[in-house]
Amino acid sequence: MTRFKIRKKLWKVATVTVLSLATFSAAESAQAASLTSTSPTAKGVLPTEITPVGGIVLDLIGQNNSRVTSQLGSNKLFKGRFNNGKPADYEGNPGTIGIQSGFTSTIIDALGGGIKELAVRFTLFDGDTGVGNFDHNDNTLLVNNINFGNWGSVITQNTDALGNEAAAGVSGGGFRSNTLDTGWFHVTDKSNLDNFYTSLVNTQEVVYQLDDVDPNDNYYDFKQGIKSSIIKVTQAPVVEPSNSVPEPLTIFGTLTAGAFGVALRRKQKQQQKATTNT
Ligand SMILES: [Ca+2]
Ligand SMILES: [Ca+2]
Ligand SMILES: [Ca+2]
Ligand SMILES: [Ca+2]
Repeated sequence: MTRFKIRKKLWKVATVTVLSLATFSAAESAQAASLTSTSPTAKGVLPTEITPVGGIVLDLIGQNNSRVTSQLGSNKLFKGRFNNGKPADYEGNPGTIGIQSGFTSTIIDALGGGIKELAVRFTLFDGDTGVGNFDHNDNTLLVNNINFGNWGSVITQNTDALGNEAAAGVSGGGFRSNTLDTGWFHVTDKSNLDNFYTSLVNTQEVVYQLDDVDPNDNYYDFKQGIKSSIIKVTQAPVVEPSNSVPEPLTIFGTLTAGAFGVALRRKQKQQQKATTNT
């Protein structure tokens, strides 16, 4: 076999292997990437500490591309109508859904002086903001008193109590009547992000509120439908290490490609030796 033929053959094997690894990797990530556990921010898939559904998840991407995530447990959130519910001091319009504390100056400093992009995830049974529901386009999310968007525009996923996809599938917008839905508010508007960052610096907390055009008609229970084993899961704001470790498959792919390179060089050397000997 000529040197050229050997090289060609080895490259063919290497290419096929790398391609099949890439395909396998893509299939794997598509399977794991459900709407609830993948944030719409550039950082995507949530840290494993965060439950697939439940509570309020905040995903912040700093100006320096660092990531800060937090989860406020379902058991800490409002239940009832906003003129008659618990905790009573959360009542009103806007009504308070929950308050995330723990944004220390160390955490805020990790964002590099500002926020580039953020997302907030809610899970709610019977939100009544789906298309045709009585509060469709009537409810607004306020975070630290800043408008983060319309509940009726959020694309949501129906799941079971642990976050497995369920029969009602994905909504065309809104948290539907008699349905356990989870969805993301995605904020990219610069002035909203700047105002939110300033509020975070000033208050060190995040106040999630709901403003209703026609208040007190909607009953909310942010615990309903969530499995008891995950209802209390709370995570204070944490900074994700910026030098994140590559995925095992990427390492494997690199090693495999490296091994082929070594094999190719060895084969070439042997070939050279053989040529010299004869
Ligand atoms: Ca209404
Ligand atoms: Ca309803
Ligand atoms: Ca209403
Ligand atoms: Ca309701």
